[in-house]
Amino acid sequence: MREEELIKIVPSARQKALQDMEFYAFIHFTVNTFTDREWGDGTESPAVFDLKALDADQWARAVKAAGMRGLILTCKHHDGFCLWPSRYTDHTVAASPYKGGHGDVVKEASDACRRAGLRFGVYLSPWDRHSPLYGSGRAYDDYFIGQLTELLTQYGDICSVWLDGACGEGPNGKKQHYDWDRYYATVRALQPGACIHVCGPDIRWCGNEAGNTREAEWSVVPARMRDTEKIASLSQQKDDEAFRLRPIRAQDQDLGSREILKDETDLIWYPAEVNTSIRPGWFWHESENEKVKPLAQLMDIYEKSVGGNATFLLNIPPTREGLLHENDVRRLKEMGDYLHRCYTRNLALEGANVEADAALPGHEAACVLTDDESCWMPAEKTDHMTVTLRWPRPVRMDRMVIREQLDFSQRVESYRVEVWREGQWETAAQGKVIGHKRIIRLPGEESQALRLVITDARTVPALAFIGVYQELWGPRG
Ligand code: FUL
Repeated sequence: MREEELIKIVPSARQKALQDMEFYAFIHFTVNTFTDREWGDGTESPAVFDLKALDADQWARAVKAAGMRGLILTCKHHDGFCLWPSRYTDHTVAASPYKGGHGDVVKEASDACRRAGLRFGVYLSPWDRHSPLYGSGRAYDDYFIGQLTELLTQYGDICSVWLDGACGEGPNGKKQHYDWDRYYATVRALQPGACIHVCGPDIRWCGNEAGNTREAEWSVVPARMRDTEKIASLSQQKDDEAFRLRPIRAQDQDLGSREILKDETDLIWYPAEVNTSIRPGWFWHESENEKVKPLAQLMDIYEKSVGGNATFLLNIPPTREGLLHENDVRRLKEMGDYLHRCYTRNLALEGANVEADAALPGHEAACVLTDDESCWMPAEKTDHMTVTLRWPRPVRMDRMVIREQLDFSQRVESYRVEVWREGQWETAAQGKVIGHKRIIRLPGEESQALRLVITDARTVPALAFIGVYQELWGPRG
């Protein structure tokens, strides 16, 4: 497809809003928390959900402290147990001892999110091991739509509907042909601002659960990437640890360079989401309390996902006390502190002089200083479209953040960052994709100037923002 065609593919308002959330929480909670399993089989009695207390405000506080902007709750996992009192089944929290049958975990979580200023999303597993309707076709679809309707009408504004592709039925198990189009139409009608993730048209699963990221993650990809059968076939088929650790397959590394798209005729905006758990499992297990991922590993995933044109959905599982465990809470706080330390002091706003190649009218270089819709667009496409920042005296540069203005699509295909060292420009970093956000770790050296050279783009690039950051609290070490 030609460049002019490629750049016509742009995000919807709901996709933009979700991409702007950048970093948000996944909460896995159900009977599994009490049975010490990862996949329930649907035969669990609601009595095992022996929740004595729940403090969803504690979840929201911990999630906020990490710098996250939303939370997605497993309202129903594969075991079919509903965390809200659904009127379509008795396999719910209303049949559990919690609050004498008057509890509603979805309500408590969504209220806490609203109080904390977090967006709220729902995970509703299509695969349901409890419902006798599963596998019956239309009757199960009706059941699913009924539940979806409850979740989308009783709990306020919903940012996400997360439709998992996992199914462990195997070749001789029940086979349900989901009526996806009907599910999507229901979401669009009831919550037009909500994105449908994974088995859905808005947000693409990155293809692994290990927190592995692509070096070049594209948002404009072939429309067939949205094929739900394909997504399901790549999703989990049995409950195994190995699946949770599997990285992205080598042949899936490049999904959207111009070269890959050259013979494609049908393209979509389908940005990636990286999802992983803070622990080995998705649900809380006593035995994993000491296995919370190290801060460095989590920040590495953050910088490669949020800073690699994807969003980051990090799972933190509540305990049987209805709380996030103190080890997880501590780690979340450390993540938030890290983000604050690394991305608060923007040297570009401290007396930097900005210069760039001649711009299109209204798209001057100074636009990159403000993190808003305005953007720099060079008047002409070359193989060295450059923005230079200079300071009156040397400054220590630890990180750089670059963003494209996505209303103009994703255009940059390669760039390099150069630092002025002893009288000459030297390459400090290079890469392909910028997109929603690119984070670059710089060596933390002092210099008086830095420049971004865009060496290839789908017509002229549209750069929304450049930030150059110095860590707070003294030099790195
Ligand atoms: C998978 C599920 O099977 C896991 O239990 C978990 O919910 C993960 C996010 O998705 O497909």
